[in-house]
Amino acid sequence: IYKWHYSGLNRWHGAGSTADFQKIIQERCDTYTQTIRPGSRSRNCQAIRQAFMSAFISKDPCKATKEDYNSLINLAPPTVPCGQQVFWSKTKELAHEYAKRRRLMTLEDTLLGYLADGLSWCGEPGSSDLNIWSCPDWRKDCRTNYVSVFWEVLSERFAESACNTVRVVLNGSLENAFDSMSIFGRVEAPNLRPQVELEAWLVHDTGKPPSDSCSGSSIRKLKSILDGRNVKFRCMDNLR
Ligand code: N1C
Repeated sequence: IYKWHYSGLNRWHGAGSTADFQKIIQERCDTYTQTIRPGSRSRNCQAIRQAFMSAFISKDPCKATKEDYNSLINLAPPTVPCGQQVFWSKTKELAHEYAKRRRLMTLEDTLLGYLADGLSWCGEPGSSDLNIWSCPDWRKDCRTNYVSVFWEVLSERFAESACNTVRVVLNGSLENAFDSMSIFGRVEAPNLRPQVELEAWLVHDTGKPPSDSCSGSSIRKLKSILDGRNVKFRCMDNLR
């Protein structure tokens, strides 16, 4: 039992791959290309599913690299029309509501973001199957797991493609609305191109006093990252 536990499929501390992963990817891809964005360039969902699987199947689940996802991302780069991007951090649902209401787009409105949203996946060397029992946890096992690296590389490409004015929805009910260790803080903000303008929207829970504001130290830190890249910055407090 000891040996099975530590060398077997159950050894990681995170949830296993989502059941029916391949089927979900294929179905979401068909829905996205046929119903959600039928006007978009025609995409081959079978090729996209296969490229997704080849990125991680049979590989050490703790040795993901950005390059593993190159062919997948080349089939469907996460770009949106100029000036329509919305980033978020710790405000996922709210950010999606804002984006929808204003006809703006989050990463989950691009094909790959839509396909992977909420799913978990990892493989196992020597096997052509997904590990449905456990996958590496970011904290307890390894940071270079396939799910984390996927969101990092996709977010990087999403941020690099930003132009004109883009927005970020941040949580002003946390002590630090801007978290420099989050994907927004580590990957997206530092990859915005010069001349882009970032507008931060600080939202906070109604009924509670806001914990952080545009004049707080976490937002000053964000501003200094952006100043170094020549990205213009505006911040709006007190959105509910
Ligand atoms: O670490 P975060 O937020 O700052 O990441 C959010 C940021 C957004 O602007 C997105 O463009 O990065 C992008 N992004 C996703 O779109 C996404 N969908 C699902 C990053 N992560 C995403 N996920 C999962 O949520 C993923 O597993 C990642 O680790 C969390 C990040 O949530 P967060 O800390 O609220």
